[in-house]
Amino acid sequence: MPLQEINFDGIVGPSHNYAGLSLGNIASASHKGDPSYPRAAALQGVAKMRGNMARGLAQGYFVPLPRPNALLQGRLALDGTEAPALRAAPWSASSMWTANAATVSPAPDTRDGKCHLTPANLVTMLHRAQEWVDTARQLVVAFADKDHFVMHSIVPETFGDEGAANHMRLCEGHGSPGVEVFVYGKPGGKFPARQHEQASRLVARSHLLDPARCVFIEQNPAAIEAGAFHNDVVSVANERVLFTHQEAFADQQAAYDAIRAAFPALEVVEVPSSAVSLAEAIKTYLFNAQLLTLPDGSMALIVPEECRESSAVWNWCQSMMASNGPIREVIPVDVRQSMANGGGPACLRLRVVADPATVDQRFMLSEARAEQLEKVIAEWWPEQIDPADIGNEALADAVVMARAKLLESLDLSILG
Ligand code: SUG
Repeated sequence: MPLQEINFDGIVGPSHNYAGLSLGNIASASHKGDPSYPRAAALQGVAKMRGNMARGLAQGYFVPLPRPNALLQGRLALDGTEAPALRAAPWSASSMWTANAATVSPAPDTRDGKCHLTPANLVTMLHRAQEWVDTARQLVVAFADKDHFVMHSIVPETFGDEGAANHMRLCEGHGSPGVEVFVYGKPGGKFPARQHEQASRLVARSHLLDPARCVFIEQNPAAIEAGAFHNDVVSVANERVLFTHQEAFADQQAAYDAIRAAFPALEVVEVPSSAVSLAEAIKTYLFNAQLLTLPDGSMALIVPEECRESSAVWNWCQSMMASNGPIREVIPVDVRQSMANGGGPACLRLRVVADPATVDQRFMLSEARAEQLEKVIAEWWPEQIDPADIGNEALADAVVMARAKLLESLDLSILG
């Protein structure tokens, strides 16, 4: 079986809620205190996976992490007098955004011919910094085949690392050698720059990448300031194509030149600010899209429904499809529950180029598995969580039980 791109989506956990925990993430801040709908959220996620599977693409998933996180609750010395944000952190379902689970360098890019993974330390945000321990446990099970995968420890926590959300790969085909592009932010602005340059450089070294096939680019500070807390909010790459907003990088032309020097076949599809402003791009998450190569070799862009509701964005998509560019189709999907916390279609998946046969099959989606997921979610996921419910013991029991039922049905109770 040749190497393929496999998208591993995070199943939305039963504690999904809106606590406004992410400074610099406009959707998270503006939905703070809203009721959330974990069951609907998780079903929206499964529907997105089903859509991509029906398109003939390899689809996997990761299970939600244990919540509420008792270890973090203990470390925070919660006694009821704390700020609500502290109480909410151990409840966060943020591991659904698996683009932040790890950075992945596929086998054709590495000196030892294996696929390297580094779990992201996510140190900038308390509620996300708790993820890596359990994420790493899960990755070790999913990619246990040591002939094909190498698992690294996290980057030392002095350096913020947010994983694949700040990493792009350009290549002729997924199974050919790629050029890996690492995008970092410089601190000092109004919002945190979550991806540090030293973290990116460290990951590139430990993944045994050829320095001539690595590019390091600074994110535009104005984009971070406008709410692009990860680079994947303003650009996405697939094979030869870089689909990007005109204001994504600190020096846009220098970024294209540097990528082209390492990868001459680069095709840039740039959306000018005059057509879609940075603010509109961030509001609709046009770039937080899955840019996919379909089995017939054409490319489709899976965007959030919110893109169709913006006349500027939708007009631009129509004109792009009418032009003779590489992206032939734009397909909206409903992931509104995730979107309200700043997570679009691209945030919800981790791309791993591998032979699916080398992955633990308990993490691979099939028709039957999708039905199984829907059944467990429909039966056990809470329908609604109000902010005042966070900390409630009966809800905690329900969330723990829901996850246990899922693990049991997937034969993954080992992660319990
Ligand atoms: O880290 N939101 C996530 C969204 C992550 C999106 N991922 C990518 N762009 N790849 C974040 O800011 C909000 C949680 C809350 O407020 O309850 C949150 O964590």
